[in-house]
Amino acid sequence: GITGQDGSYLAELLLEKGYMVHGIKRRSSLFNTDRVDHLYQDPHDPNQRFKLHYGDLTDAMNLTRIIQETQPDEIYNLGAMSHVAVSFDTPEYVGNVDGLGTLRILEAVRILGLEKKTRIYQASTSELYGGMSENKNERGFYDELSPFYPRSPYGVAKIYGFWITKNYREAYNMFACNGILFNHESPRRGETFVTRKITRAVAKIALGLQEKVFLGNLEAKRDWGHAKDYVRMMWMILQAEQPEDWVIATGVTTKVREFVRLAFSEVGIEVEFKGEGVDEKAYVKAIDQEKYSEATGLRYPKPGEGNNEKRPAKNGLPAIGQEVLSVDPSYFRPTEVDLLIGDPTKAKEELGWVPEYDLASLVKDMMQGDVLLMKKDAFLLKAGHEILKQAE
Ligand code: NAP
Ligand code: G4F
Repeated sequence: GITGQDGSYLAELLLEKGYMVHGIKRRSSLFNTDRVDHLYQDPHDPNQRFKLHYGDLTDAMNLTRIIQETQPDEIYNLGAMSHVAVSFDTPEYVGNVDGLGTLRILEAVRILGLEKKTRIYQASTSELYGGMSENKNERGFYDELSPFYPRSPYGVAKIYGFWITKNYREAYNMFACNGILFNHESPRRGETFVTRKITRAVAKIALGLQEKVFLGNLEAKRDWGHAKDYVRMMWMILQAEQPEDWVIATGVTTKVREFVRLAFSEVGIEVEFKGEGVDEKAYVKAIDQEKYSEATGLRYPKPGEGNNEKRPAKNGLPAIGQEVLSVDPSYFRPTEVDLLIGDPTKAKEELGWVPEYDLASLVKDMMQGDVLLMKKDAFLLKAGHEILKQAE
């Protein structure tokens, strides 16, 4: 999973710590290494500490060979088809990659006789809890003892990954741990997860490149942290004295609707929500010209200069009253996880984890990243070039 969000941050962290990092990338007809290209090292460099190998979690022989060749001290299994909604469309594949893929790594380590040498981190998830309210602890959070009730093929596959990791730890005395991580985001988050979909769309709307965004369930609540803080925890879990399972979360939960509001606010746009259920929409209520200019580098025209009145916003700056969000039920899931909130007390007290980001600084970081990204598109369009049509 080195080419993914977490894999790229973890690789940076491990390189900083002096590790030799081996990562597995999938063969793809296009380059798929954008997130780690800045880490690439020429294989002819005698001090090479970053190496990519072709491989796939569905290929046991390939995994076994790479593990044999590299003799790793630590394995972080971050590889997965990680999109919950997509898992309803590809349930067998998800079972194979996210579930059996975990077994393939554990079994390779065992067959190669590396049980005592190689520590293994398994990327488990808060999706295991399924948001069942009766399973929260007495303080109202999910913790290491809360029962599981997965609500998607992804969650069900990950539950196999969780238990087979625990089983190999108990059966073969392996240092194999689960990190039960709640949602974590960043400017590198995949574009189709809700936070990144929002920050990309808000940046485009602010720059006049897009008129509105369609989302699904605005009522869902998530415990959102920053991926940089979470990969640090992955490393700490493998440095612990004993192999155990750990919940990593912020302990704060927020509705999707509120994330939308915060993202718009970062570019000086106040939105108001009207209507209910599938008819709910968001409109531009006010624009803080100073904040808008600071965030986008564009000057927002003053009243009377023409752009502040209601008008079609296509290829223009956002206008007061503009409809910027609608609900599209096609983004609803057959079974939804309504609410996630985690209790990271164990990780904080026993491993001394101190996250650096809160929700406000996470949203700021993501918005700054996406405004910068979309400004490149605006620049290209202005110069008469075409831009990629990438849609969620
Ligand atoms: P991500 O951005 O979707 O990255 C997933 C990685 O897995 C990518 O490198 C992907 O390769 C790779 N992968 C997919 N299918 C594979 C296969 N068949 N064989 C080998 N590699 C494969 O996910 P993430 O957000 O970094 O999350 C990392 C891990 O943590 C995942 O296991 C995820 O399920 C889990 N997790 C994530 C969160 C979260 O909020 N981010 C929370 C809890 C748990 P390509 O780049 O080629 O697609
Ligand atoms: O951003 P999401 O797609 O993430 P989700 O389903 O919580 O899963 C992520 O976090 C898990 C940890 O809890 C990871 F294990 C998993 O790999 C992944 O990283 O959706 C968040 C919420 C959902 O309730 C969804 O229904 O946002 C809601 N939502 C509303 N509109 C939407 C949309 N989600 C997406 N992807 N796209 C929408 O338009």
